[in-house]
Amino acid sequence: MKPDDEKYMQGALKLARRGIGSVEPNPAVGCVIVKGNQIAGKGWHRKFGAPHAEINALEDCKNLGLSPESSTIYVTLEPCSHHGKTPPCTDAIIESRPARVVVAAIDPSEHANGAGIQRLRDAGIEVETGICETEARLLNGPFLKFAATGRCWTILKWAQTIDGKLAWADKTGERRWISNEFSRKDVQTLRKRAQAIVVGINTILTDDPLLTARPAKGKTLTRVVLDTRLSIPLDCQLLATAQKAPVLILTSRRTVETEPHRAEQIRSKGAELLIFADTPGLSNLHFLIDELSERGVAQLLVEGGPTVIASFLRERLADEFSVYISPLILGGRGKADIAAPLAQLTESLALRHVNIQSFHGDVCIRGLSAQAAEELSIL
Ligand code: AOF
Ligand code: ZN
Repeated sequence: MKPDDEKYMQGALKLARRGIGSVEPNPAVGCVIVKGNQIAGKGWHRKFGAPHAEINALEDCKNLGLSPESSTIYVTLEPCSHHGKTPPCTDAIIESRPARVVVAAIDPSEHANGAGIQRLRDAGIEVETGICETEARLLNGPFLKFAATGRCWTILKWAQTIDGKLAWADKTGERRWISNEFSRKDVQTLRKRAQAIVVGINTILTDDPLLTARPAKGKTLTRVVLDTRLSIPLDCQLLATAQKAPVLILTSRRTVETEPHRAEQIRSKGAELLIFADTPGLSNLHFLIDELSERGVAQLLVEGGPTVIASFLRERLADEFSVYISPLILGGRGKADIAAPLAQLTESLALRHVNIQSFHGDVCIRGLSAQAAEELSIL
């Protein structure tokens, strides 16, 4: 490692973060080109399907009238050597003749996994790996998990009051929120990262949400409802928009067999039924995760309510948490208590890599489950 390696890699990580919410399910990647202690080019992967970080940094270098020859290229993820939606970054790097390439994390994808590093070394370029690796792995936890295991990353999100209530009990006609508008805006970033979002049927019955996000162009967010008995109202907002954004309803085989007409009515609205046939040793949530992963969902956002959140925790299916706490005590005017279903968990859980943010009075506690941190080797 050379003296300024960490400093420049931190800069590349900062650039990479700009892509969060636009690049998924691709990784967020940043790149800094340094020549004689001067930054000669910067780039990041801006959106899914667009040029990779290294290509943008090389382009920046060219636009500044500088040459990348004999430079050091800092990149937060192993450069690709495959033909994907874009040509291999390794070819562009080799052509630009840097003296050294510094990489933060290896890309565990089948098409990479060290092949990109090898390609650069074979071309006579000095390559160093593992600089700021923890930050780089933390930044792309979902991508790294999906690439290494083929299983999607789950984000548990909820908003609660100080006394652990997820909703107001009284119906005033107008919708009353728990978290403020700034927190709710922040949730859109989580939705943009995800390829699917899941709620329980109670959330549909009480809130009638749309669950849409404004994800990057060309991406769709599949809206999943856990609805064993097919109680979803035919006139709810979700079904009304099923033709525009996919709706997937996880239900049981028994319900579909006993109520085929109901199943047909829901299907005719444009929703897809995902039928879980009680399989010994397989929970319906593991079945859902398997199915979504197979369909290319790399990040699943779990938006509750309390029973659904507790179920994901009980099944050890929580990778990441975003818990918004609003400075409110609702007492008897609150409902949907998160503490009650969580009391059934037999194990305690301490979040790792905790980050706390405040949104005009609301506080958001974020972190990873120990299991996720361990899988990423950043426990
Ligand atoms: C890089 N730099 O900035 C990114 C990389 O379909 P494509 O062509 O966009 O390729 C996507 C794959 O490339 C993705 O799965 C991951 O392995 C790698 N992402 N690689 O060299 C980048 N975003
Ligand atoms: Zn690439």
